[in-house]
Amino acid sequence: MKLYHCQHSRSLRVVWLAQEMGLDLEVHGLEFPPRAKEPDYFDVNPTATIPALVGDGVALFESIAILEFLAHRHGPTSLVVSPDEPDWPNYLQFLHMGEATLLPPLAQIVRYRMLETKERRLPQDIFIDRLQHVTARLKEHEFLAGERFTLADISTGYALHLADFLRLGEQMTPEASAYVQRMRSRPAFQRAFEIK
Ligand SMILES: N[C@@H](CCC(=O)N[C@@H](CS)C(=O)NCC(=O)O)C(=O)O
Repeated sequence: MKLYHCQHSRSLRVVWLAQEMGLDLEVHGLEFPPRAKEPDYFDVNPTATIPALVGDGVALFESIAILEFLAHRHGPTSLVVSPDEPDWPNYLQFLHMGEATLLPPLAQIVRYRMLETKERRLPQDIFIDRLQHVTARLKEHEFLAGERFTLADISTGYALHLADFLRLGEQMTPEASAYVQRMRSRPAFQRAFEIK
């Protein structure tokens, strides 16, 4: 299947999963933002957002849905916490928190720091406040759910990686910073990060 990717975008989650699972995805790199720089991309994804996974009669444009789709289609895999495991609710929480709660303020930072003029920057405090829940978990556990590396780490780990890339690292707790480093030290993450 073909994955549309921009290096620092949410499609890194999907490239990362493919590396973790050894999946053979065809990665098609685009210039960011495709809405402005890749007009043909509207024919692939009408929202022009990244990522998009297309092929085998499937077209998906939500990064977490793509993670679940690939993990289940090519599973079983330990990257999924199943409903009969005690930590399943916690897994679901972090799987979705990474996108639904943590990414929106970061996306605003991308917009106002990188795409808009300097005068239009927004404060980053919301994101740092929201990290408290992640930090509380990391004080007691190495991973976010299931006591092992799972999709929840790809979802929320990517959010923390992006925050650090946007120079919010100094405002993060020591637990969150150490977690980012642990995630980045994974060979699959490093391979994924080199793919353009
Ligand atoms: N909820 C979607 C959000 C997709 C999204 O907004 N992607 C960003 C890149 S990380 C994007 O394409 N932004 C450019 C734009 O909106 O034009 C997902 O998880 O895939």
